[in-house]
Amino acid sequence: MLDKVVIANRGEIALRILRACKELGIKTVAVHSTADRNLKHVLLADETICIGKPSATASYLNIPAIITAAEVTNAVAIHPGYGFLAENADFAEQVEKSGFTFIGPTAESIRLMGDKVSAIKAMKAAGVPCVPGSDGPLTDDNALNIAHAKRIGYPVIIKASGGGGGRGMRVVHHEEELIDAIQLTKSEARSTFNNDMVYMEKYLENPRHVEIQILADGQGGAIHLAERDCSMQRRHQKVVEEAPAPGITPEMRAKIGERCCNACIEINYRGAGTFEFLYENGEFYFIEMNTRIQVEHPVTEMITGVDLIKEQLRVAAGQPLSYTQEDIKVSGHAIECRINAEDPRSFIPSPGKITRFHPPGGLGVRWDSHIYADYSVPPHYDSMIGKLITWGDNRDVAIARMRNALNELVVDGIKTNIALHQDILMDQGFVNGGANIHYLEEKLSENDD
Ligand code: MV4
Repeated sequence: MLDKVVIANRGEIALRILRACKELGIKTVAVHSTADRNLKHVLLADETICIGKPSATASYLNIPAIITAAEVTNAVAIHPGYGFLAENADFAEQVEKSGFTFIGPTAESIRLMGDKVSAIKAMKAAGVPCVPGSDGPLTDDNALNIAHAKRIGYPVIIKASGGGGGRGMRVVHHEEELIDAIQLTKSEARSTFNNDMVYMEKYLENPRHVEIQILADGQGGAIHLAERDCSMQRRHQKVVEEAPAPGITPEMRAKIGERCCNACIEINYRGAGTFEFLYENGEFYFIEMNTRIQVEHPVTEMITGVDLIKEQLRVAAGQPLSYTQEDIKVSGHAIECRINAEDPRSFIPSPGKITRFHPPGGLGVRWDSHIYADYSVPPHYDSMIGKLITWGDNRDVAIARMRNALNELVVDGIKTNIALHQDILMDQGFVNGGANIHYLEEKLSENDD
């Protein structure tokens, strides 16, 4: 096993990684900014190194400082968590070139998936179902672009190859708007991503966001751990996630999961990963692959019993996966609410000191968070302060436990979105299951007037 790991992240995920390392007997190094000296995982780590000023650029994105921290502590590996440098291929490459293990896929895999045109090409070749589209970058041939759109059928969506996660996209409803939309998306992509490559897809109007979790060891072993439904989102920020996705049968799961596993083997993928699909009228359409551990990974852990972070550490150490596909059984249902320090009406971040704190508890309740009474939420980073996860034998039990847990959770001194979650958990559209990606925003706009 790995001897000592640098945790190159902060907040709840840094604590989550620290716990997995401790369980496996791995020593831990917490690297942190000057604003994060009192983070819970920093207080629990074997060693700590301050790597820079509060701004993410100066600290959690500071590649030389993080690699130097690994060098001076004699660590052997670096876990990037999510966000920050997790999907930065140059970082993965520099970590490996400096003689450390990057706990994640190869730089080559990160690069392949970071470029959406090459990702779709690879996945389509591997038999993963994709959205009907241009199957490659758009050129300056207007007639050809018009012909693509005609074949695909309007509405179409123009997406930046360097984008992803909702950045750099434009929906086109009529042929008259197409050429201008391509030019606009291209010029925005050039300035935002330094890459003006764009592609075209059929625009699916009312899909759900359903994603498949995979684990692969890079030695021919690849398993899927069912799917998550992440359709409850606002402005591309997920708010509530659940697993399994309502209405997905074991047969559908096995079929799409096998396609993803085959693709992992095809591209020689190693580590944890997520295949993002749009799901509409009973069909899966691949849109992107995430090459990191994701925020919502606990709902998958709760229904499968697999510790995804421990598997990441094992695979990074060169060990095969602890499970085969036959070992993976979906049991019950799990829901996650992302608890943010934000204004409930404007959604503007609300950092500050937590004056009173009571965590929820009980059977089937999991609270993944670094916060504590007297902790000050710094203003420099993401506003997520914790994840409340409940599990039950079925979806109704998971919902009932979540309602109780939200009522027990007390975070005073700062504004939070706990009330929004209480509202969602009572919403008939949510309770029914299977709402699409527009549902929450439509609900919120109704509440506005
Ligand atoms: C789409 C789409 C409809 N049709 N692609 C947004 C995030 C990025 N991962 C891809 N996104 C979308 N791609 C086609 N062909 C609708 C979205 C989309 C979306 C997707 C998942 C979750 C929330 C979303 C919210 C708005 C748009």
